[in-house]
Amino acid sequence: MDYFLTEEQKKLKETIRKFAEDKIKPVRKELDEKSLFPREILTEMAKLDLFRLFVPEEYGGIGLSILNMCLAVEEVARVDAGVAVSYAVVGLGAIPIILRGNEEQKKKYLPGMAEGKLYGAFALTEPEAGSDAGNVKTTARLEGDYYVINGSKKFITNGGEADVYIVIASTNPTKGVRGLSAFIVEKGTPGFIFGKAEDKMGIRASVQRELYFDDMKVPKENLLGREGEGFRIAMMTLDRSRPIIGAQAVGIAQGAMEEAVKYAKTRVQFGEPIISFQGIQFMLADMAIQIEAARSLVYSVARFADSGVKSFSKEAAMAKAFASDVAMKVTTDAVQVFGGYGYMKDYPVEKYMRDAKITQIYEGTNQIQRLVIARALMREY
Ligand code: COS
Repeated sequence: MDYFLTEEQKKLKETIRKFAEDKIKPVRKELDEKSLFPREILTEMAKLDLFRLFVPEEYGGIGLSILNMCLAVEEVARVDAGVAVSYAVVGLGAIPIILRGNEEQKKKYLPGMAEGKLYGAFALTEPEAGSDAGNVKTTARLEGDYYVINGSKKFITNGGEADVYIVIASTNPTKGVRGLSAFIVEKGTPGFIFGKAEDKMGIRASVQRELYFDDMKVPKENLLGREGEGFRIAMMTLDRSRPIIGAQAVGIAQGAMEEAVKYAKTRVQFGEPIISFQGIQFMLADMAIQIEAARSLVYSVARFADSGVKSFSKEAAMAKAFASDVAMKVTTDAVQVFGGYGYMKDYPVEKYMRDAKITQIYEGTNQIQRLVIARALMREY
């Protein structure tokens, strides 16, 4: 199906698919085994102008399009979901600046991000603020021309590798979520310390670190929007990134299904390729149905988000939850099609299954997505 994509969008998908096959596939096993940040690959992606996909034209991009981001992330994730998230999170760092940055902030950071020279990261999560994202304990105290930030962040993707961090901190702890504010923090700021890289089950070609802020002084011009707007900025950012994670999940599922079909055509048992057995055929057909349904939903929601509509939190949550559940089911079944070989690291499907799991957890667990959806239903009907 072509999903009513424009010629440019089809071309974009093809270009990235070829790039991922040629440049990522040969190294993905090594990136996974050694858990390496894919800097060289991202540099190559920047040469293909892929970092311009999430930056408006006036700042050196080709216009923020959630759909284009989805297409790019899906194609990268079809080969390696870790590389896909490293790339996507640069966009996640840019989105708050695009949404609420002033002209100076946009001019300072977005052109470098569009060129792929400045990497972004988004620092909301803390040890005590996971699903309960409003429970941020990091504080920011205004002192003269600076905010002095103290606290820590957890599981921050691109942590240590990124140059620009959007940090959510409380400027008024008595106000709870309404006291949170968003700051642009540059790597190298005195008092900004990185913890060790996490050792993870999947998406190992990406890096997550703790961030520590020890009396870190940030110029007051680095406040995004107004004091107290931080939670809203964070939620608006997540509304935009959740369909993109949905696309990552679609890519993972697609990659796993393709491997399963190819394997089923060559694996002979009882004197026949196992694809001739209805039990296997039905599993493969179910994978294909679920993937098309997930892709259709993700693209529709991305288009809806790009249409300029005011609120699409419910739809973004649906795309993320549905596609990631599909990815988990499809990759688990792909391992099943491979049988015992699927459980071994010699074949790529166990990695798809490990990579899929995080898509049900990050960018808001699927339980939180359902909560967002249910709250919207309560308001609507
Ligand atoms: N867009 C704009 N504003 C939003 C919003 C959205 N999508 N969602 C909430 N808000 C606003 C609300 O309107 C409310 O503002 P007022 O106080 O002015 O009315 C404020 O934010 C608080 O909203 P709410 O009461 O819904 O907050 P909760 O503490 O109940 O939290 C959930 C809401 C659970 C949905 C939120 O904490 C969440 O998404 N958690 C998951 C976090 C996550 O995804 N983490 C992933 C890691 S970060 S990459």
